[in-house]
Parts: sequence; structure tokens; C-alpha cells
Amino acid sequence: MSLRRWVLMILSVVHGCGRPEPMNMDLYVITDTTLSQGRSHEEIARLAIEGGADVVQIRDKECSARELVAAGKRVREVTKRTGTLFIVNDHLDAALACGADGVHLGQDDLPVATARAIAPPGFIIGVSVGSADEARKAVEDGADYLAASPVFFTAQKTDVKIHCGLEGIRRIRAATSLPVIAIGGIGMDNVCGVIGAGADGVAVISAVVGQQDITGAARALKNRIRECKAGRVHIQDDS
Ligand code: TZP
Ligand code: MG
Repeated sequence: MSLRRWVLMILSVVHGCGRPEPMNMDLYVITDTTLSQGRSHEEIARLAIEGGADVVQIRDKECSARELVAAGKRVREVTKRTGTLFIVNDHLDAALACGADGVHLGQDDLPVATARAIAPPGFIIGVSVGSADEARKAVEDGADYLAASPVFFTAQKTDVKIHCGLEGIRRIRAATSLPVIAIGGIGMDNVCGVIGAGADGVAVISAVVGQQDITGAARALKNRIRECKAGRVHIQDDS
């Protein structure tokens, strides 16, 4: 865990009577190199942060554990410089080894309660959920944030056939007061719909990493999120 997060955690306990610092997860960018046209995880992270990414997650389904830790350490350096939250997908051991702020777990990964028992205090555990029941279970087991997943069809996640849609976000939102991000098929055109359904932020691959101008795409999406949160953009609800 970064020094910054330790300090924030101590300050929040001292000043906030034990209440943790709220996490800003408006724009959560996942560094998946399959769409990045040769750009490395750390290069994606740097460009996305320049465009306003609040959280960076490293996701690599192809590489070895060693390669993941090595790449994770490089992303940690980039995110440390900017004070950006850094999460590792799937692998708690790699997340701890590269000094990440947290890990993101799916329904088939390490159980949340097990990860919570192993992880140091203040370590962030995010969990993908597709229903209110999964959301309640993740909360009970110690999750810090939830990802409503997948919201729409996406070519980046083919192992899950059911999409929770905007109605799924509403149900998950109603089941928890934890931060809820939405993931799967989200971009400029539908982001206001998912925010309107109750998501606190969005996690994306294609809409940012798959674009030629990663910084520009991140900036445009971040601005759109701010606009829809401020009620300046009409929210289209076609769920
Ligand atoms: N988990 C649920 S959907 C998804 C992941 C990793 C992929 C999101 O990619 P995209 O391109 O933003 O739809
Ligand atoms: Mg996973």
C-alpha cells in the first residue's frame, strides 16, 4: 500500500472518528494491453491519468505472475507520482507484491472474506457483482467497493453471458451504501444513463485504452461524468 494511503487512513481515523476517506472512483481505467496498440501498462496508466483517471487497474490475463508483478511495480511508480489509486485485477499476491492500494476480485476469484483476512489494514478490496444478492454477500464479507458487472455487452468480457443492465445497477445501488462503479460496454453515449441509475463512477477499457488518443478519451469521458453528475446532460434511460 502506498505511503499516501497509509497517511490518508491515519488522518481519516484521527479526524473522522474512524470514518474512512471516501474514494473518488468517477473514472476508473483498466490497463488491458490487448487493445492498446503496443502501449505498455505503465504508458496507458500515465496517459489515462493525464486525462483525469481517478483509479488505475492493471489487468492482464496473458502474462505470468512474475510479469504481472514487474508491470505492476512500474504502474505503481506512475500512480505514486500522481497520487492515483492503483488496483490489481484478480491476484491478491501480486497486488501486495507490487505495493498496490488494492485488489479487484471476481465471483470466481479468491473469496472476499479470505482476501480480507490476509490483506493488511486499509487495503482496498473491490468486487464484481451482477445482482443485489451478490452485492449483499460482498458487503458482508468485507468489500470496500462494488463493480456492477457487466452492465452491457462487451467483447472484453466473454465469460459472463448475462448483463445486468441499468436495472441491475439500480438493484445493486439499493443493496449497499458502498461506492458502486459500473463496468462493461460503457462509453460517452451511455455513461450518463449508468450514473443516473446510481453508479458512482465507471470502469472502462475500450472507451479509453482502445482509443488512439488515450488522454483525450479519458478527459472527454471524465468531463461527461462530471456533467451528468451536475445534471447538465440529459440522462437517457433505455434499460
Ligand atoms: N469486467 C466486466 S466487463 C469488463 C470487465 C473487465 C470489460 C470492460 O471493458 P469495456 O471495453 O469497457 O467494455
Ligand atoms: Mg477476476
